[in-house]
Amino acid sequence: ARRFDPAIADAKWQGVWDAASTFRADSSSAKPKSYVLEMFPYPSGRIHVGHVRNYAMGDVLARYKRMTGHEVLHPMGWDAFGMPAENAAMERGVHPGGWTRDNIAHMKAQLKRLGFALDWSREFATCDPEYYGHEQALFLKLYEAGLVYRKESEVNWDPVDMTVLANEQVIDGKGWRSGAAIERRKLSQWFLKITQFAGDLLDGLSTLDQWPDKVRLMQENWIGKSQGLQFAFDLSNGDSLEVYTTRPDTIFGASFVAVAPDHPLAQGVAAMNCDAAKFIAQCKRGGTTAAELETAEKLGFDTGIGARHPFTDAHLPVFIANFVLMDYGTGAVMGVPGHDQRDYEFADKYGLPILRVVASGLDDAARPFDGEAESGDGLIVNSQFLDGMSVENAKREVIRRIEGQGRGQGRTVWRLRDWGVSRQRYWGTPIPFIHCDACGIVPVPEGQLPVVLPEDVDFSAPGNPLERHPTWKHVDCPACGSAARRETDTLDTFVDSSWYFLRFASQPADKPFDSEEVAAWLPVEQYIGGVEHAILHLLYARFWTRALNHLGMVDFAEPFASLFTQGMVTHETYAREDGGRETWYGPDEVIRTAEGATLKADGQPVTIGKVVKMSKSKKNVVDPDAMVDRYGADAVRWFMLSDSPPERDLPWSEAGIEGCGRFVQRLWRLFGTFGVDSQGGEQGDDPALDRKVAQAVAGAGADIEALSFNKAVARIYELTSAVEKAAPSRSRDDAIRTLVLLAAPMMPHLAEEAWSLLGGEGLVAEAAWPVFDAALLIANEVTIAVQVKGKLRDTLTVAKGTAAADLEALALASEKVQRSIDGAPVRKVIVVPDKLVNIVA
Ligand code: ANZ
Ligand code: ZN
Repeated sequence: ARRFDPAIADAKWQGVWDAASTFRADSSSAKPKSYVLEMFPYPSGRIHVGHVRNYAMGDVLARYKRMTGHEVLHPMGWDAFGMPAENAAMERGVHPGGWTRDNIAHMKAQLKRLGFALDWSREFATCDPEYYGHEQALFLKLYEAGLVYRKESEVNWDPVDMTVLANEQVIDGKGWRSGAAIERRKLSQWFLKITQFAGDLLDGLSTLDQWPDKVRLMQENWIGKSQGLQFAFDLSNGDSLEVYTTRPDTIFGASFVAVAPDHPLAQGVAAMNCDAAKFIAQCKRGGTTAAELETAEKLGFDTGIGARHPFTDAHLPVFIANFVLMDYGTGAVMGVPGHDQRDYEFADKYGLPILRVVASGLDDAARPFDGEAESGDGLIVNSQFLDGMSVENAKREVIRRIEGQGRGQGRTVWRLRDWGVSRQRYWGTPIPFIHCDACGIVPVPEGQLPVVLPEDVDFSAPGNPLERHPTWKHVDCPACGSAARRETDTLDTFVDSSWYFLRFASQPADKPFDSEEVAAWLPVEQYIGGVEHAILHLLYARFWTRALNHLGMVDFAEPFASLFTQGMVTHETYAREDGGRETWYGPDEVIRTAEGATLKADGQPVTIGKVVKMSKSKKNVVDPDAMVDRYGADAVRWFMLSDSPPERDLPWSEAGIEGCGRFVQRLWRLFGTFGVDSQGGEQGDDPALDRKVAQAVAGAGADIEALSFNKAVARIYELTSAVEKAAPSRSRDDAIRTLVLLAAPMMPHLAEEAWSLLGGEGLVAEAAWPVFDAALLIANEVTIAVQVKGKLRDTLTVAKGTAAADLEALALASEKVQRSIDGAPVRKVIVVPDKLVNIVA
């Protein structure tokens, strides 16, 4: 055919791969194993371009690994529990399960159209009772190992909807549906003891040398190991108060002391002072997110109690403050406004002294502050015996003296908290416990797993439908047989994604995974996903793996040997201000010209906004399906790989995807010229082309292994141009065959079609990656500069090591040289082999 028709070819080859189970991973294979995994999607409804980019990258690597002799596991599934399904249920009256299943079916069809080399036989959704039943079994194992426990913890409580809200449902301190001011309430909830592994999770980071540094740093900060000092202030009421600080060196800068609203001291004051009680109640308003606590206005209540400074005997006021957290350190702090931003804002508001104790030198000790705290390094000033010391030395000295006074001790504190996994929601894995009045908390016996979610639930009232289900929650106690209640909390969906990669490796019916199969495939060789998962998902998955390792169920501690975080797909935004409200328009709704953009509907201008990540809210999305319809899967895949380095953002452009569509056709035309002249007798070699082929093969392979897909793409462009220019020859046919193989991981449909056209054996998906002759990679041509009296007149391309006499002869034979000498006698010729010839006439 003259044109490559993706509408026919895509479906044809997808059918062939399916029928032949080409991408089924065989764990009994003797080949070396390679597990390539992209973060599995949440079935929100449609595949978006970000998914396509993520999976296109993984797919190129998976296909390349297959071609280089590996047995590849490249699976796909669905992270299917979570709130959007419940929201859909509440808004549209559909069942969360039905909604989720419909979305999965639709998105799976979308992925299939893109021709990804996935082993669909291993597909599962986390909402399959089979999957979450095994998760319940694992949860019970962790419970037996002491890694699961219950404790009281604060939740966001919506007093109008009478329901617990997730952090993301609290917007500016208000319930997302009711608009009511959110309160913090204490509830008994389930926790996973991730803190037991805090040190291991931190130390393990240093073994992950194939992870991006920034992700390791984010995890390190999240785990937050800090070395500090815990010590007691004597109080004016005769009690003492323990505080925790990571900056003991700044102790002379302390101008107040503050405790959390939940601190016993605060509670004691509140018991006798109703203004204090009111203040504490006020602190309970607003959400529980860290960001909210960080940015909320700093508020305090002066208790009237004084704390005596351990070195100066100064009297420091003790406040109750909303920015002090009860569950970090001791729940009390010394406030050093000069060198801590929160303390600065607080002191500024309540007129407390802001003292400088760190400066650039002793002569800098009196410099005033410039509106904010200075948390950086420097020399200690205004601090008696510490003056002139470095921060580090001063820390040591203060710890030594405080320890000497018997008033406190150096202490390591971790920022990492235990992981609260209780969600008061329906659409999640039921936590497999039963509450019995006589026996307390009783695990569901293994034989009764899975605890299946009831289908008949009612979303017409707010709150958790499991809570008000007429029958599901009522069971007999497995221990004593008396009437008892099921736990109605479900697991945080991050639990579901903490072990799915193990289930992909093996799927026995009677256990979560088969340890031998897991040992054969894991750790995942290459994990690819968005940087938005740099902290929680990756930390939780690392924790589960360590916990299972602790239980002897897996023999490794780190699940992902190599991690790659890809950039986002971005697009311009279009907006118009309508009566103070911004209305966004999609790329389909505007006409974009060189000067600006107008709205199709009314021809009036719209403002072109920033280029940002594609998102529904900004409407700057393009639909991958429409692009596949127009240009075919290969052009879309090619675009996703070509324009930007994979770790960078990729700006979507219509011109870009069009260009990719044209390149597909260009390659197709070139493939069509395979063998045209070989019968005609032009069988000669083309050593220059052979060399270019060798370079392209070596380079593209190395680029793909380094995940530098855009570079591999550039090599294919380059080789394509070279082949187009080459005269028919044996070398040229070889080059075309090689191009088909090089393109196969990226443009698999075009490559299969061409492979069969060229008479290739079997499927190109199963063909071997081309080998190259390393000897050809050594450049054996050099460029010689030819000068006349030191001026460059010509260049010669000759074989490396050409003899001086030959170079001289070639140089003198040059027409340009002759013209420049213009008949004058040659007095001297200087030859530097492989470099230059200088003629003095
Ligand atoms: C005095 C000081 C001076 C502090 C200074 C910091 C800078 P990181 O390093 O993040 O672990 N802090 C201690 N317990 C707290 C709590 N329960 N709630 C809120 N803040 C608390 O933070 C440790 C620092 O956070 C501690 O060191 C303490 O303030 C504060 F120039 O003490 B610092
Ligand atoms: Zn009982």
